[in-house]
Amino acid sequence: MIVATLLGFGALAGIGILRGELLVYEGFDYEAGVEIHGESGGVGFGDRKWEDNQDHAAERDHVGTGSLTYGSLTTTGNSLRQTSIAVNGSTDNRSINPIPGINGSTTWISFLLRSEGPVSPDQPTHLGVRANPVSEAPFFGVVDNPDGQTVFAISSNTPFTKPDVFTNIAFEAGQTYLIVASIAWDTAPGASELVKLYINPPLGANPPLSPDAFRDDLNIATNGNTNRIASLELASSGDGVAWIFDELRIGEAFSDVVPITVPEPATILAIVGAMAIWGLRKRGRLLVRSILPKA
Ligand SMILES: [Ca+2]
Ligand SMILES: [Ca+2]
Ligand SMILES: [Ca+2]
Repeated sequence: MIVATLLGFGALAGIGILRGELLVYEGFDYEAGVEIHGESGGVGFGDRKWEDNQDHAAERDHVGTGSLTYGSLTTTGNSLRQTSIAVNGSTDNRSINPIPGINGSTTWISFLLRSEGPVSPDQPTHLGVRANPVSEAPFFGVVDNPDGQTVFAISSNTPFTKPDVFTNIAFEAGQTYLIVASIAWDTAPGASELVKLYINPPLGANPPLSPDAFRDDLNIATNGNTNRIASLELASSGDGVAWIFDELRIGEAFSDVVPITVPEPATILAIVGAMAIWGLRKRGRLLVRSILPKA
């Protein structure tokens, strides 16, 4: 029975191992307080650095103290703190090693988002992924819906011809949100991608069957119709409220971009083994049965 139980624990520990590849990761493992402009850490960026091209030094964005966290989501480093003293807002960009949109495959994206204070009306904030040269690009974040509520949505860089697609999930200041998106690629000339958005999906599981929003009207392709993404854009509105972005990921599978920190299988096996020996010596087999899950 104990052997069967150990195998059971091993299987549990193996949840989340089904992975493609993590292509881009930025945990903002930089010294707190430094300007983000010029920083060059993370994975999947090659030698490209963060760009914050605000004219005024007081408008530039800095590395925040501490990482955003979300349950058992794996995190590192600090975070990005976007601030603005005027109405200009903040935009920080960074090119990535271009990710081709292979027909029939899906690219996954995730990040954490939080605002430190109440959000004024009509203050859109997003993480966008763009092709280069510029094409239609999806933005994942918050906007105001027609009722004036700030909700999560899939926006784009072509808002006047292709309106925002809203979720019915209201954004609340002071909460950290896990935002996950997917792009299912269609490389037929002129064909749009299927883009989905998930707010706070369960960790350590498969993606929910239904997204919170989706749209299929954006062709995320270069002028030559090469379907790909080549840069990240983090943008927030300027009304004196600080917006925090963190734990940016792009990968080939949901589990790539929602990794969770769990004890190593070897550690679990050692703990279970020690418990079993302790139980057999001190209390007999009955206790072992009572503290271990049924095999
Ligand atoms: Ca971080
Ligand atoms: Ca700024
Ligand atoms: Ca396409």
